[in-house]
Amino acid sequence: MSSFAPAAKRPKRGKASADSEAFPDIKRIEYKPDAKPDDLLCFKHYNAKEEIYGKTMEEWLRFSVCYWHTFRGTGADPFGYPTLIRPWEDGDDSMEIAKARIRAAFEFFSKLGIKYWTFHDRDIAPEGETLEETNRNLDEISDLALELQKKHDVKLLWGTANLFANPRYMNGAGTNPDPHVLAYAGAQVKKMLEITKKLGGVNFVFWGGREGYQTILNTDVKRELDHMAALFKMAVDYKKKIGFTGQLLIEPKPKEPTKHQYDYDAQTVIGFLKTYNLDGDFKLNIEPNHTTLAGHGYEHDVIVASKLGFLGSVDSNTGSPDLGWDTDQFPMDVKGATLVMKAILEQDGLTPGGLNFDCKVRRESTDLEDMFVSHIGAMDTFARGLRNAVRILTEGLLPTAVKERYSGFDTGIGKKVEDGKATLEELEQYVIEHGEPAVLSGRQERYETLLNRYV
Ligand code: XLS
Ligand code: CA
Ligand code: CA
Repeated sequence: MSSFAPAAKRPKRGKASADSEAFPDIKRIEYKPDAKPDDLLCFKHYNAKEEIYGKTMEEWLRFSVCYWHTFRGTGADPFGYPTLIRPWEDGDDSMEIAKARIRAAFEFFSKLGIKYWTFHDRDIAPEGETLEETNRNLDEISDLALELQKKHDVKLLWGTANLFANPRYMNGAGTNPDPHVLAYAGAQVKKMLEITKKLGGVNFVFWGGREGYQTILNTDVKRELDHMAALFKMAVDYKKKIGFTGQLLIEPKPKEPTKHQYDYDAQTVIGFLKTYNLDGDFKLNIEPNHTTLAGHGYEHDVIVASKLGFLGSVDSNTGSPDLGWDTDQFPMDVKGATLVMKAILEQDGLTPGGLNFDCKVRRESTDLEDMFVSHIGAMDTFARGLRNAVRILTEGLLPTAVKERYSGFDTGIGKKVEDGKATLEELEQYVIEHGEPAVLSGRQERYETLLNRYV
């Protein structure tokens, strides 16, 4: 997405030309389990082809690089100009630079051994004066992307339409009070469904960037939700019409940029999908950074979405709950990754979804090498999470303890309740016969200690 810095303050183009290697000093990253702690340009835990729990690590983890942060991030923040000076950029949003950039990106993916990528329409090609010109730009750059995907054996995890950056969307896209703006959003979704299909994308994401409100005083909540659902229904119809078979995903987020966003968290989105009979056509893309912004624990939405049958994909990043805004950091916490991987293993994988690194290096991390080290660190974090979760499930102590905790519902009155066959009169009779229930410990510290034995 574009930066707000004046052109004069933008980084100037460096030495690299479109044809030269973008990362000449970096070789393909290898698995070196015995590497010394200061050898950071290798994997210590991620061994792509290693079989574990019935699949290769690569199949379980399905890592993906996001284009918007890693190749469009400038390091600009509300208080400062860009800091990330990439050799293939010249500060302009031209087609020439768009091509040099995407070549650099595919070199990056293949040096890391990452098999998937994700992008918004506006990340890869500049907007033109008209929708037609913009779409022609997108056609041209996506032709090149298709070529590069084949050359480097990289696939598209998901595409998405950027319905939030352009000023036309300042009052929302599908929820905009002006149908002309909603029409523009629909035109963009139509084109991006076509491009995602052309690139063999296996998912399509909707993040409702400005689908919410800044003040409820000027907002008709019911009409806005109806309109957003109508746009989703049109997307489902068009997906079927063009034969796009990818999974549609909605990404929850509670706030930022709007004060309130309708897709607040996993349970809210599932309620919305059921209200509008869209639950058969959509799953969720969960970003743990958004989960913590909603006031939940890191793994909460992944687990809730999974257990309710809606977990489609994960934007594997982290926030800084002590800051409280959307920092999109690289996930480096092994315990969080372990709990996320446990949920993913319990649903037998994420396919066609994956673990997309919707993460940006800090604006102070200005070396090209930081782009690699950040992804390597995050991949190793999730590889450790996978290995830990496999041990938890194989040894079975934690799952058995939880099962035992609910075992009262396996028989008798508990089973009747679960089967939906009990009545309030029967519950009353049960208490008359059995008196006061025993006090049963929740044993939280025991569970926490047990988890620590695996992390
Ligand atoms: C922003 C979102 C966004 C989506 C894709 O906070 O995370 O990047 O993942 O539009
Ligand atoms: Ca995201
Ligand atoms: Ca985010």
